[in-house]
Amino acid sequence: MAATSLVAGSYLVAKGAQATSGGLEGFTVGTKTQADALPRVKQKLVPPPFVPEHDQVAKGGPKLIEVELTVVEQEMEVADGVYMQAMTFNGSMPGPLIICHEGDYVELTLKNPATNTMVHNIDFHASTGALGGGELTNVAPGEQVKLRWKATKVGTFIYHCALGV
Ligand SMILES: [Cu+2]
Repeated sequence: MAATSLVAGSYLVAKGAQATSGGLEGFTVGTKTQADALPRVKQKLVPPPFVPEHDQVAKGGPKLIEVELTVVEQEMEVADGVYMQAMTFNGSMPGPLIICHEGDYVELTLKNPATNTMVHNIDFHASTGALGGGELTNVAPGEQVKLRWKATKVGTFIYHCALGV
């Protein structure tokens, strides 16, 4: 995944609730931003080692990249005959790669199905502030949450569930 940071003008909505104030000085929380005017591109995520369809070199200006991750609590075989209870994103371990270009926004819908037993969230190391989204995305079984952030840093970064840190 290339990217990011919660920057001035980023748009954050936790659990469908829209904040009208708060956040760090210079940051806008819960208000419409220039990101709403960007062309939307749905990125269909695929399990590694595959990568989602993308342009190697950015074409045109910044875009808003829509992605969806579903937390799947499941038993996985990690070596022959060795099983562990895993918390996966979209059922793979590691989770799918999300690709964007510098200046794009990533808009994630994080789903925690009612069949799960635990609260989950997501921490994007490509993002800064609020634990990379960790503090904003706690989501209980049966709920979903949306997080939008701007990709301001170039590189390859991990993301992970960061509950209780
Ligand atoms: Cu989790």
